[in-house]
Amino acid sequence: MPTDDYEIEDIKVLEGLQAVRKRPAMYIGSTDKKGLHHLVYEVVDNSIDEALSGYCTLIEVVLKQDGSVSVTDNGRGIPVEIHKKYDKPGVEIAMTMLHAGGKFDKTAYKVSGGLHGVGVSVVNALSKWLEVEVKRNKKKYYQRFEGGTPVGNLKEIGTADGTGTKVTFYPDTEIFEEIAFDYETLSKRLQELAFLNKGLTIRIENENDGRQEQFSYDGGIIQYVKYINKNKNCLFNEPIYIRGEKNGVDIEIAIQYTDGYTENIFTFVNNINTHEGGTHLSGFKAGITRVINDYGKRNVFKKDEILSGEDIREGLTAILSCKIPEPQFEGQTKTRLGNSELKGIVESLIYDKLSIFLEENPTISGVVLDKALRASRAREAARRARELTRRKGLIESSALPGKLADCSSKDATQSELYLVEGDSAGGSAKQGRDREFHAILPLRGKILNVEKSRLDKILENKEILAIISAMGTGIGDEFNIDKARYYKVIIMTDADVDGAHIRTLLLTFFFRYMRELIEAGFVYIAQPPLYKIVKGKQELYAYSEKEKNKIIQDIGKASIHRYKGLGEMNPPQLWETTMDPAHRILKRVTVEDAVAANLLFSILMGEDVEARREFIEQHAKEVMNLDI
Ligand code: 0RA
Repeated sequence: MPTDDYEIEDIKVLEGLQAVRKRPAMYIGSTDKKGLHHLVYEVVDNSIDEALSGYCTLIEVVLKQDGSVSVTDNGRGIPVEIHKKYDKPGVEIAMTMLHAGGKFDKTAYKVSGGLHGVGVSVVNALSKWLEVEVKRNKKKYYQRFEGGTPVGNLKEIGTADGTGTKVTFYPDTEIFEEIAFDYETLSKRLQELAFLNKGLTIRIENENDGRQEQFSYDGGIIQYVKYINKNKNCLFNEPIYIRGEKNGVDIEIAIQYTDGYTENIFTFVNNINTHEGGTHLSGFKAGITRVINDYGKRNVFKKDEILSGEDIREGLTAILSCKIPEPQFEGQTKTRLGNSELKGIVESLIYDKLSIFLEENPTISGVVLDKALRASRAREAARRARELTRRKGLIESSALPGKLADCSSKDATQSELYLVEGDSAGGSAKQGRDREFHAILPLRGKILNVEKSRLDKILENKEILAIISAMGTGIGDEFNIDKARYYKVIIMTDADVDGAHIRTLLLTFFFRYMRELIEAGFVYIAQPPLYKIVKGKQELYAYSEKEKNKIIQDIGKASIHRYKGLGEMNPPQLWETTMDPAHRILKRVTVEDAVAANLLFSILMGEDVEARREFIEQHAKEVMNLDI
């Protein structure tokens, strides 16, 4: 029988989880698709912690037919023993008490205190039901919860070989807007986790369509860099690998150069992508700049020659992964590392180790120095080109492009810029728009592929120049979001392969030269309808196959028109279906998964023509609906 104290404790616990249900966003960020997927990451994080402690080698995620998800690992199993203070088995404590994990589990690099890392009890609180199975002490245990509350005690249900934990949960439909998991989203994150934790095997399976994958990388981030550079021309074969440990901070770096012009540095802290950078990234940049300049001075430079950080990072692909006992995350999305000691630790690590590597590998050093020197010269030429365009007034906001039909509002927060494919659709958009808030910029020619060109070439492209001057923000290092003339930039292209191509080119440009615009959530993709369905006087629009089928089911026989281009709609139709804020559908572009976006960009835009053809054939549908 429970004692009085125990009941009081019980009520407190219930209150704890009630708080999570009341304000889910405080614990998992949001209750949209992103928050939903976060539930899976939360459970997986616990298994990863077990792997980081050296006890778990396999994690398996299964999307079940009934809509639930299971996460299984072969770790030690959540303790089933009765915890003296709470008089309950560890499993029940872990599932019902907020932040219980940390209290009896002190692993070196817990992600708790990180981005979310709130513990599996939060997942329980936000699930309609959750079942946990533990294999421990040669026995198998089971407990079920509903809405976070145990229905029955932890039970022994049989014998077991080995150890491990399996958590199966069904998200609560009263909490989440939708509860359908996206295989692709989960798979990408799990692959990333497998790259970041070498030797760990992660499997994913979708019982609904039989898809399954297994990720396992003995080379860890070395393989990650190779994967990112898969379709690029690399300047040397094996990525340079650096590892070091200091004051409980574990740092791994993998580096490879390509013949491209962009830099791709991805940084992680305790497996969390630090999109906003921070002290570790500053240390990395300072270290690599210093070590390459010092090597250059000793070996190749003429007197007084010096390379800028940008020159040195042209064509660089790098992964920097840090495991830190007490990370401090800052910034708008809590993805900037604040720990001040990291700058020095990373800087001296890369300086010392890369210095030795460069001395021992003169051929590679020569190639890298040569690349940086070329970059330096090209940048000088680009600076002159920019100066020239500026003198001509081409990229000043005072000289707006002739093709731009600007809006009358001067309030940027309310203003929207539509980038429209083709002059004819551009014309319709100009007639159909709301003049007060909608600016229209028709794009005629092909947009330059910025992935293949340096800045001086890019600034010769009329379409791109028009976008830059319309936006008013400048680009690259000079980008200033405070000068944005519109808080929404909406890409409006045809729903065909050409449209997808133009959209990708534009996104590549924004990704490379105005990334902050994407990060601020200013970039959108318009969703024109795919079908017009006419029955008698009734005209309906469908934006997906599914919607079309539903409409046909509801209204019966009707004539169906498939839209091929924006040009098929007259101005009022274009307004009604695609531009009217009351009805339109806009997809916001995110750089959430910059690695995946970059990979897609390089496959679609890079050197390897064969890879591009294959990719487009395999993913024609996704490319059409590209939402990176
Ligand atoms: C607390 C202590 C121990 C393991 C775990 C928690 C643990 C939690 C999860 C969650 C998912 N998988 C997990 N695997 C392990 C260590 C207990 C011991 O000393 O044996």
